[in-house]
Amino acid sequence: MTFSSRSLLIAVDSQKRAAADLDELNALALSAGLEPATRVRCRRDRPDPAFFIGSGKADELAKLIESEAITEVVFDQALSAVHQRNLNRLWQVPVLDRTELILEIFARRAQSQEGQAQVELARLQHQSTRLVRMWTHLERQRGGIGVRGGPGERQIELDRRMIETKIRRLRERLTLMAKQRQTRRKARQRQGAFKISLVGYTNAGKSTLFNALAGSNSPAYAADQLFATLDTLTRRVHLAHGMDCVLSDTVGFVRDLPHGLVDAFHATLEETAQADLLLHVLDGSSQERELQAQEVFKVLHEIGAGDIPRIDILNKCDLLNLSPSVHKDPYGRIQKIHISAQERSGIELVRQAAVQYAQSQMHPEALEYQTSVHCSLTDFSTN
Ligand SMILES: Nc1nc2c(ncn2[C@@H]2O[C@H](COP(=O)(O)OP(=O)(O)OP(=O)(O)O)[C@@H](O)[C@H]2O)c(=O)[nH]1
Ligand SMILES: [Mg+2]
Repeated sequence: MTFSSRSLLIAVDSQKRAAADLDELNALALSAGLEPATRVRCRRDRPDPAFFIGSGKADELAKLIESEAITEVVFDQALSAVHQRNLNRLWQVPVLDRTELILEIFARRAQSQEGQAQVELARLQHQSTRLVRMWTHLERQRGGIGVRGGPGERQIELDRRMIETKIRRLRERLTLMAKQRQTRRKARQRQGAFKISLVGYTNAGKSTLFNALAGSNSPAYAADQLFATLDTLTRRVHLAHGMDCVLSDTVGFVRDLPHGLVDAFHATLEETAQADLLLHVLDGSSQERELQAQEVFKVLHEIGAGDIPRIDILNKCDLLNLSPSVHKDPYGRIQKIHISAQERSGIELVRQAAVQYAQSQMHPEALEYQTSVHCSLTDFSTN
């Protein structure tokens, strides 16, 4: 049986927060295997207790859902279990939120055993918050905390216990796998190689650059999807005559990552925290690249990689009709490099910058250089 999807995408602006562009939600939906059909933006300063967007708007959208033959509705933010259930009942189609969309993509992409276990854990945690919220909702309906009983509540309690047991077992397995990963990492560290990690917002072109630098030997999966890469891929790469490095391709960053996935995400980025140099890949053609860069810096600090020297790689310069170029600060130190990873142009400049940086570490002035390679957030202009 083939499932044909027609999603309605909804972003809600409020006084506190303007919803982001719906393009990212569109890309997330596509990556989760859905097919966006229509977009709606609405404004609501405080969530309506029953329908989030208000009953009037919900009724209006019910007509749209029918006339457009919508098969599911996707919100660009997290919804409470109550909102989700009420809207689902009214619209008679599944109602998903951003968290579930990202969980779905992670579940589809996770390749390693550890990645799969982490996604499973995040899903169960999400599920358990739904149950707890439903539980409190029922208690309120029945007139107060402490009143127990009833088949519905017993079922929820049983489900909750089952989920808790599964969560505990998964955590134990994950602790074991993390230890094994640490042992492998230590073995690599003993080899003493210069370590470079590619970091950046999802879909910026990290894997494409990885393949351009690493050559065609078992290439990284690059695709026009969000979170094409989930598990870190590491290869020994030749940089210049007599000089190799260990290069890692990593999971892409995204704003508002679901809570339960933050741990999983940080674990996959452990490799990054050990790098000698970060190449921060940006999608030069994206209108949102400054916001995306801020998200990347925030996470780098969270995982303890905030102090690692970085070079900005402004990718996709073919889309801006720009030629590859190196931008230096007034002291002649590299700040950013414009490249097109897809067209393989500017790759040599990246190689040279990495070699220059690695060599600088071997000299006494290395320390000075190391602190100066940090890019400044102030200038992401492309001209
Ligand atoms: N026009 C253009 N497209 C590019 C360039 N580099 C990458 N792309 C495209 O951008 C999309 C994403 O590339 P990836 O290399 O998978 O991006 P990524 O950063 O690894 O993405 P995630 O793994 O999802 O975080 C793909 O469709 C690439 O073909 C470039 O220089 N120019
Ligand atoms: Mg990738």
